Amino acid sequence: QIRHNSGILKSPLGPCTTIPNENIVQHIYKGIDEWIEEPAATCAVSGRSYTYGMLRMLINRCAQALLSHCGLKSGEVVALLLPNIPEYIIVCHGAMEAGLTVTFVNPLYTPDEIKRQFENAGVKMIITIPLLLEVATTIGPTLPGYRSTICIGGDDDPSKNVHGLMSLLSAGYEAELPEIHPDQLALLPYSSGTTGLPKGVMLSHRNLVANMIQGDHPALIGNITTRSGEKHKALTVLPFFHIYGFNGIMNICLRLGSHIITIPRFTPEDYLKALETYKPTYLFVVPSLLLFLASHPNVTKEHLSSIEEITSGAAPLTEGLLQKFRQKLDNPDVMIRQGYGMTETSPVTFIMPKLTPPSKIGTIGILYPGTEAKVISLVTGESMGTHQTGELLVRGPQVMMGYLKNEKATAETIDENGWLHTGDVVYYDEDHYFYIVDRCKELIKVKGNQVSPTELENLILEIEGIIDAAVVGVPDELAGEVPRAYVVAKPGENINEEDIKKFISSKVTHYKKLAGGVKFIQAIPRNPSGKILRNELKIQNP
Ligand code: AYL
Repeated sequence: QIRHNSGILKSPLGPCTTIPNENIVQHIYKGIDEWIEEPAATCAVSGRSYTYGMLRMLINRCAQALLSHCGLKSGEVVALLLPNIPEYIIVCHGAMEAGLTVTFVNPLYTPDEIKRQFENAGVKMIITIPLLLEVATTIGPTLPGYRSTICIGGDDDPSKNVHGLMSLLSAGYEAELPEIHPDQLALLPYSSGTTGLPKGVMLSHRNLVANMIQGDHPALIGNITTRSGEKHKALTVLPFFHIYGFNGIMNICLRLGSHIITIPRFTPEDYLKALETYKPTYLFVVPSLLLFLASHPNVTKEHLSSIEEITSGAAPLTEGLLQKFRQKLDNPDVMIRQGYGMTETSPVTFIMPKLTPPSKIGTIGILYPGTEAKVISLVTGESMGTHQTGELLVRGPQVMMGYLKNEKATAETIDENGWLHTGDVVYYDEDHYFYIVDRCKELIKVKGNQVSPTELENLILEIEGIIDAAVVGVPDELAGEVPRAYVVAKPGENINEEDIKKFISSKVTHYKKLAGGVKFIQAIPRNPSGKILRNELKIQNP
């Protein structure tokens, strides 16, 4: 029995091994000598490919060029406006090796969304591709202290202060690389957390390294080679501009010497072709991608024949979907594991161990090594026992340093004892396997992507004649959830659903659209302090 009176649950896997005082780039490429000649990353669409040796050399050159030729200073922020391409690794690890902080963004964001994040983050350089160069060179110069733009696959353009990446890397610029303290800010992803607008999540080198080390436990991975005796080949379409793709896939795979196959933008054709051509052993998915594999008529058992392991995270994986996929896969040896995490926790805090009993249906698994949890009552805040639901609190070396320039949100999220309040409702069983039941935060998850209701509400309120608005997630078979708006219009105003949907679509990226519709109501239910009662909206309008 592992019950504790304090209600604090420790990982059944024990503490994690000592976190080395290394920056993330040192850490990831520590074992590189063993696989220096092997492929590290290949673009499945263009075939462009880099070995570990090439990649490491280019990262180092990039770091030096950023400091010398581009004049950036350790601690400044560089933004990646990029799809998944192998060069992502060069510029992102190059920037980190130079002691810079990286923020990333969905390249399909609208200019408004990009600008808001880059202003908040204090971006001094944007790294992008020719397709998005105009967006970058329009936004960049509006940012205070902006230096220059780098274009991957493009040429120098002094008139616009643009460096082509290849000319930058081939010029042989030299600079002394700085010492990086493990607590230095490495990554600044954006998350809306439990409430409000997206905020900069401050992750240190130590946070990111810790989360990789925590995954090393033999109960979780054990051997880095596959059953077929080679190292893993991982096909990833999940974005590197989200913490799952970034630390949970890209960094972890490189650290283990795996071969990463990238696809810049998901299309069924490119994805299936990549499965056929590269025969990956490892897939990383969100439930909606697994649903595609399970139900698309063009996906056959043969497409999945090389796969040995699958990890799913970022949204609930239902038993029905798992069974449907298992049927198509028709290979009981394939390990399918669910993990759970958040941007704020670098990201992983729970994962199913290799030997998860089949009876643990729907579980997110057990606590990662060195991670603690508490489940507290939504009503009284008291610690809950087994099979009692409450809000999940987590604590560990992977928990963020805080939200950028936002002490209020930080204090509301991480309490004085270091517990991060996740906003997820869970329970645990007698073996300390955890189960997600619900969310008590506002966040909407569309295909695993975060959507902040506040962001959409603020936009709707810009529309002439709308006096109040509330956005909630409604269930959707394909996407998991989609945003729906409840609006109050000024009496006599002639606004219809289509006008509102169109306006929102022009302002935000595709997955934030009001796919759940717009409902006109008399008043938005609020509590006495003005907070929207979202659950009431959901219950009253099933
Ligand atoms: P963010 N089941 C249900 N909900 C989940 C799960 C899951 N397995 N995983 C994440 N969520 C929800 O910041 C939950 O509400 O990071 C959580 O608070 O975009 C929120 O998503 C956090 O969303 C990995 C690697 C999971 C990455 C991740 C997810 C990172 C998502 C497992 O191995």
